[in-house]
Amino acid sequence: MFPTVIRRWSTTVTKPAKFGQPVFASHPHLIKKDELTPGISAHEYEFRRQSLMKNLPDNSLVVLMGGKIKYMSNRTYKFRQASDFWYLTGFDEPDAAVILEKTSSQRGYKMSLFSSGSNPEKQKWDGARTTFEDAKTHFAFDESLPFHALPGTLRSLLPACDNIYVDILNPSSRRTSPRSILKYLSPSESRSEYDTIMEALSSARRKALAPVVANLRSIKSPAEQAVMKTAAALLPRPIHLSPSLLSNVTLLHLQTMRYTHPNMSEHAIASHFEYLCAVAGSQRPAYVPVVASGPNALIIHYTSNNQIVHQGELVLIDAGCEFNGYASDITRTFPVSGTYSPAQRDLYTAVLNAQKDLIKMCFEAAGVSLMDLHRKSAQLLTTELKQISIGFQLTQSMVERELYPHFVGHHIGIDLHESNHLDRNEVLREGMVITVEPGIYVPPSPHFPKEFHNIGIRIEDDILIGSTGPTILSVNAPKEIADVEGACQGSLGLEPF
Ligand SMILES: [Mn+2]
Repeated sequence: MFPTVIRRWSTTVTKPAKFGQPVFASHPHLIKKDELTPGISAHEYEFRRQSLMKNLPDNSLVVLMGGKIKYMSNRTYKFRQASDFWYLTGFDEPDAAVILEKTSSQRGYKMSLFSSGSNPEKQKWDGARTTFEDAKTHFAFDESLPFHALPGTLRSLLPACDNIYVDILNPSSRRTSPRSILKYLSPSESRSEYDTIMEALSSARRKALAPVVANLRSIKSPAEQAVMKTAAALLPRPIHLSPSLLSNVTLLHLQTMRYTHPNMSEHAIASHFEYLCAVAGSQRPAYVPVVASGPNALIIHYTSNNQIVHQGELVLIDAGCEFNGYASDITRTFPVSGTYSPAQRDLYTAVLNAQKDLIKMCFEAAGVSLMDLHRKSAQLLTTELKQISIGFQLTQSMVERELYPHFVGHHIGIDLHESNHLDRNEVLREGMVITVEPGIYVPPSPHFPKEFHNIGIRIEDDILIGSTGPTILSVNAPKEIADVEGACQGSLGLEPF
């Protein structure tokens, strides 16, 4: 079932790797020569930083904190870099910080990295970390210093800056607190060093960095669009896989529909999808999948995924992957038995029609915002429901109150829910990527016909906003009734994989 690797890289690759992340020399199957991270060139990272620094006033300083390792059962959990840090540097090691100083040089800034550097003893246990010297040449840092040099550097630079852009979010409270940066600093710093840093960070000169970076991140470059297309289509680069396997993994949601049968656990379905994604080259799931059978679909963020799916029920699967740093977020609702019941079919058709009409509005020239789309979604769902037997008496406010409790969609990119700093009232622009995910969830209330009780349906696609039309990135996942039923029944010619 697993393909043998087709191209022979082994004669030229460096193994074990010498960097703390994939580079061309060690991972030519993942990364091209001019790329810093898969699909994104070093040139593009430079462009991102220059775009950021150009927008900041003179005498500005940016402090970027990288992600920290998390632990579970006293072992390190698979590391994921902090999103903005990754977006601006491509440097994928934990316990790192970067200072960007705006200058009048041609580049427009000076960039210093603070990282753990290479340690031969630690390397025996954890593998390579990028050396200070390699960090400079490979990632274009002007300075590369040990992490413990960060407080001293901050102390010497901060007092003279007019603007300090930094995010010091306290994750537990989701509130910004200068004190939360202390956890990044070595406990050996002197009191006066702390005080100088704290004073600067507590002053009005401190500005939030996240909203500035969010603006840059909201418009996806052609390279980002290509990576996101792959993340949503779940189509890996062909170099991993033989052509026959490749044709099987382009449609992982379809494969998961085919795999599902009555009396199976929701857990098996979730695992199957995650397995398919991992084999296809995804680094991690983009979020804990929702695999909700029958009435469980009424719980919007159902992630227990531990009940048995029964004949006659629908399965709502909300699952996506993270691929080369970008997320996909896709929801499908399919019949376990392979055929929708009349009530399921009516409700599904209502949601599908609304979703398709909403997607048609996703382009810049349409001049709509996410908020406009949401209002339109409630209106469209109401119109659709009034045409089937659930909805003779329905009003839009009843739909919003009782049947459709969530928002129509969100920006997506490096983060599943891309930046909270983007305004839902802002008109959608070319290059943005959003989800469109209307849904209907019918509670077992006497004022709804019984045949609709406990049916929950959501259909979600990832949409690239174009200038005059939308591109559906997740187009491979079936959603027309004939296609979904065909996928479930295996009549599309696919065997369970
Ligand atoms: Mn979503």
